Amino acid sequence: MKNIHKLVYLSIQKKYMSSSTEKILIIGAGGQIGVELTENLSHIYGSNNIIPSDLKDAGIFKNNSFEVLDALDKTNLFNVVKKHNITQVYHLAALLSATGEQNPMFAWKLNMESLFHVLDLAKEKHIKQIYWPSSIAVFGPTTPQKNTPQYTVMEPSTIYGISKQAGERWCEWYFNKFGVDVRSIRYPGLIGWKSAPGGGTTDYAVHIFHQALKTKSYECFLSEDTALPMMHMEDAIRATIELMQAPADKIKIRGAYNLGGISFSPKQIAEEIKKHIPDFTITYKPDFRQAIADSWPKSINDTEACQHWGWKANYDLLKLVENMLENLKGKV
Ligand code: NAD
Ligand code: AKB
Repeated sequence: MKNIHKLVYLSIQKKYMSSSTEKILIIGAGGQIGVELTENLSHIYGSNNIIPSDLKDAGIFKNNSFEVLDALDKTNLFNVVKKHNITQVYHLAALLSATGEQNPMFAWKLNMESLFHVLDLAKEKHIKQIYWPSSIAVFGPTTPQKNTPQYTVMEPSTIYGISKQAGERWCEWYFNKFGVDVRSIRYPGLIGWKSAPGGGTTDYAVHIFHQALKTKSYECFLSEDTALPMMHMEDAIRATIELMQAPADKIKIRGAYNLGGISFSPKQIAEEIKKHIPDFTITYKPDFRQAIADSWPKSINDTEACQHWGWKANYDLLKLVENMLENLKGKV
């Protein structure tokens, strides 16, 4: 409970804290988002009501009942849902943009088939609600890059982006056809200090903090002026829980909501880090991830999320850098 003040749950309305009618399964809980989501949901609903699952038990969930679960194994998924009387599923398992490009057919299989398994559980009334994350990767090189709106040209150029775009359409279709209560956010690049990122194009913005504290230098795989939409993990977790707890009639988009946070380039974040670590240096060696980053928006317009369910980001770049360095100091 030492870091209790850092948990997002404190900012969630008190009325939800006593809620214990939900039993929540998190698929892919061992990843960057899942670790923090499990922690926050456990504080809201009670650890006994949150069931983290992943391909392997890495021993990180001491207070929850963990399940080894492959999201592609429909039978075991069904058994786990029945065993724990699950009401909600947060389905996080996926291959991300960089790893997806290296294994495109498997990325398509994992990202799509696992989503169908979860959507079908709700269609068949075994669960009541689904959270499934989309990404800014649904946009592509023909999308307007600045202040990218909710509704615009979407021609993603990565398998990851194509799978997220198709996933959005399937979610909306299951809602329209079968009334499945599925909710989704197009996350930007997420930056947190509690867990490591797992194969995305925006991962540099986490690695840079670790290297700044460890070696005072970082070689970035994107070029210095590559601006991308980013967000502190705390904001992303809060958005996720707020979206899931919003009354159903407030959710007017059943594909996925744009979510704005911060927009910065490697050069800009390095300059902010230098204010705390003056001798920090950054060099640039762009690799295949540069083309992915170049195809994505630079900043996001999230008017609909703000208007429909009251979204508002807390972190700007200054606050994010301060928070990351403060929390990682002595730990890396
Ligand atoms: P991650 O790679 O850190 O974690 C994914 C987890 O899924 C891992 O623990 C992995 O072991 C698990 N997994 C992989 N295959 C599995 C399978 N077959 N069955 C069960 N578990 C499996 O990813 P993350 O950053 O936590 O992202 C979670 C979700 O959020 C993904 O859908 C991703 O597309 C989306 N997202 C993330 C970001 C970000 O910046 N982190 C941004 C946009 C969208
Ligand atoms: C990635 O870089 O692949 C993810 C994302 C923005 O979806 N962080």
